[in-house]
Amino acid sequence: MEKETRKFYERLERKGISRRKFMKYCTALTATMGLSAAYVPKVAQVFASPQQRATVIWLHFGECTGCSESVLRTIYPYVDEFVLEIVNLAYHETIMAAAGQQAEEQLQASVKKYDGKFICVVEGSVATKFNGGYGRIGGRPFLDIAKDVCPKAAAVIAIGSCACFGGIPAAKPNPGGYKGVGEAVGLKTVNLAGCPPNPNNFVGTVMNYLLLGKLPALDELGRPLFAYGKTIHDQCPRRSHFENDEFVEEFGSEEAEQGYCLYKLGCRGPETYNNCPIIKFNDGTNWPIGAGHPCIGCSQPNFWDKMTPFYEEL
Ligand code: FSX
Ligand code: SF4
Ligand code: F3S
Repeated sequence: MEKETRKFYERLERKGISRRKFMKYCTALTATMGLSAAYVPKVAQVFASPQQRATVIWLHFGECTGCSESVLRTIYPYVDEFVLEIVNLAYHETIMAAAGQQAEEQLQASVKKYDGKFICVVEGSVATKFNGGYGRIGGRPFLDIAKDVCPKAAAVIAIGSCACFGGIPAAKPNPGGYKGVGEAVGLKTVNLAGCPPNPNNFVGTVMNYLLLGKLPALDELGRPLFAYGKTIHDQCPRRSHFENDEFVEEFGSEEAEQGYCLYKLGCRGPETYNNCPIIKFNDGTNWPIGAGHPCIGCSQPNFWDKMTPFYEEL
């Protein structure tokens, strides 16, 4: 075993992650990416000794930082460890040490150093009206920063429904003219929708880039097909209850306890594309419908306007 690979496994062991657990994770990730099991050792190898780590400049605009939390603060620490194994985070306001003027300088320096080569991850939507009256960082309007940085990236990944489609900041009446970053800047982005998105879909997208040298295939809304190719409804474990007309009509009822279908409580699963039922959240612990709550359609464009009122039948 190569020295670097051996060191990687030693590092994992020190953090309490067994080799078995790591391989289990790689197997699940490979399946999530839609690749055959033959790729599992290759995926493991990219984590263990990446030929190149993807340099990431991570921008924050109008959002709640739930997306960063989802990626970097999972209660099971090893997913964030893996993210940092394959990603060289050159700039990320939430977790970097620099602040104020120093942070601004770091952004400029990173963009210059990695010009044309970095992946720009954008979290949050961009205020487009009133010359930054609804969103500035260090005195600069969100829109100026986005227009300056995004076109210099090799690829732009919009993480979370705010960055993809505007999300909550763009909900009616949207006085600041918030938009998803692709629309605001006028470029094509990879859209990892969800509020928050699933961290494994982010890792899968970066892994695809490092392993196969390209971004994953996308749907017409810019979402990777491996993750957003099917509706929640088509993958839902409660589907047989839907087909049998077995519905929950009230939270806390006997039907709810039986795990019946949540359609009548407003479930948006039939029109929402995501892989939550398969990969779930928090190390596969659970997901909204698994916990007895209808899907609110968080990975669809303008879900805050289109999917509300959430608890009314479609
Ligand atoms: Fe938006 Fe992300 Fe929802 Fe929050 O930052 S997609 S509000 S989970 O956190 O942007
Ligand atoms: Fe479909 Fe929602 Fe019912 Fe699941 S709970 S079967 S997604 S309507
Ligand atoms: Fe969002 Fe529905 Fe999944 S609300 S997290 S797309 S189950």
